[in-house]
Amino acid sequence: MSAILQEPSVAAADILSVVEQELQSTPFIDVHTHLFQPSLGELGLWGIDELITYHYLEAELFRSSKIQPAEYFAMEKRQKADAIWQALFVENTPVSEATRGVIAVLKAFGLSTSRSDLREARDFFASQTIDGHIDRVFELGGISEAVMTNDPLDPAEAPRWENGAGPDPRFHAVLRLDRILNKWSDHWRVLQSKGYETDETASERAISETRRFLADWVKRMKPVYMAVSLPDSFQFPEDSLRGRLLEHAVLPACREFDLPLSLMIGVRYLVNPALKLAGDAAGKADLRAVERLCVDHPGNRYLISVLSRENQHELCVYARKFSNLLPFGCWWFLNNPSIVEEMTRERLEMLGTSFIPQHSDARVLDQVVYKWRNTRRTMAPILANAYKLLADDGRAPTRPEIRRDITRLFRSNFERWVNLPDARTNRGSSL
Ligand code: FIX
Ligand code: ZN
Repeated sequence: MSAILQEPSVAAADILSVVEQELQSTPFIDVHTHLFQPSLGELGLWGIDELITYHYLEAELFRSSKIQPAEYFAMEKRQKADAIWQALFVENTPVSEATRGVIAVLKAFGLSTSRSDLREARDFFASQTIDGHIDRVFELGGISEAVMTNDPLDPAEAPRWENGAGPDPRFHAVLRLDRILNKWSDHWRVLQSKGYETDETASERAISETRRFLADWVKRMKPVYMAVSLPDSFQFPEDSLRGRLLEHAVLPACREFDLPLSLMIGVRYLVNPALKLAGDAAGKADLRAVERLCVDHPGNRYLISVLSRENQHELCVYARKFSNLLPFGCWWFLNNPSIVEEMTRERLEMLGTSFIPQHSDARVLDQVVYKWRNTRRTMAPILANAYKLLADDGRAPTRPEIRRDITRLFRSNFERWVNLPDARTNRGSSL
């Protein structure tokens, strides 16, 4: 009998505390963030002013103050942060998920949470150095690695990679393809200016040149996966620039380099452009596109997150049909405890531990602290409940089983999917 099953089973009364301990002691891999390793310079955001001017809080500002977007976006960063702090933390009680997050970060660094200004916090962050601060934040957040979002066509980021940005074991790169797949008309000339024979119509020649571009960037960036966010209107297959580039350039390149493709589906881009980054919304997508991708391209592996609450059950059903589909995260507007609970319970019931429950989507380094604290706090009773049901049904879990499951959910499902070194030997076995 496997050693793990010979261990003493955990008493029902202790299940929650054992789950909490194992969640706390397992370093997670944060599979999707907008953080950057230090060698990519000031692209990486951190500190109190970045934390407060997070686009989630900007959206909330305009609901709780008379400031108009144009007036706000004309302000300096500090002024913006002061305006948000005043409106959401002084004149109102910070009970929303995003405002509570800021309070949790201040508390984690031993800073006051109820001052009327940001002076103390600014002094604290000014006294930190980025490398040490990254280590401290990762430790407080309980993560060992963060997966970045790297855009090879971003004019601020691309030159840093082209000039040889050094690797950092705390960060993994991802080749993000939104500009190529969603905005080809605006960006084919950029590829052309870099020596690739692309054209407006994405001809056969342009598509093979795009494959060459992707191959060059895979060698330069060594990404763990390729990724794209897609609108709620996404269709596949589709006779469009995106449809052709996806089918004939991106999917083959992923197969060539044995990289998964991450699809984040369901964005309604800039429904209110005046709010800039805070102007996007969510829409229900037709997930038959996912079905066709899995059926027509079984040699590809997919990491999929969908933005609409109404699409979650369908995604679970598709994951039961296609083992090359790995659902991940409670993305963006879904990253709220009430919805995380609903989604995670459904996924556990339908997929066991064969999914990735969460990612932080952190845009500011310090957000890692509260986003993962919240996740552990929300996950503990959900997992404990699943184990209590199992015990009621006749098999109480052992601590090593709980540890293995948590490791699988927050580390090894991802490691295996993206061939991270220490899972390489298991490659090919089912998840
Ligand atoms: O497309 C994405 O990766 C999204 O996560 C972002 O665009 C979005 O702005 C965000 O920050 C969500 O949390
Ligand atoms: Zn994101």
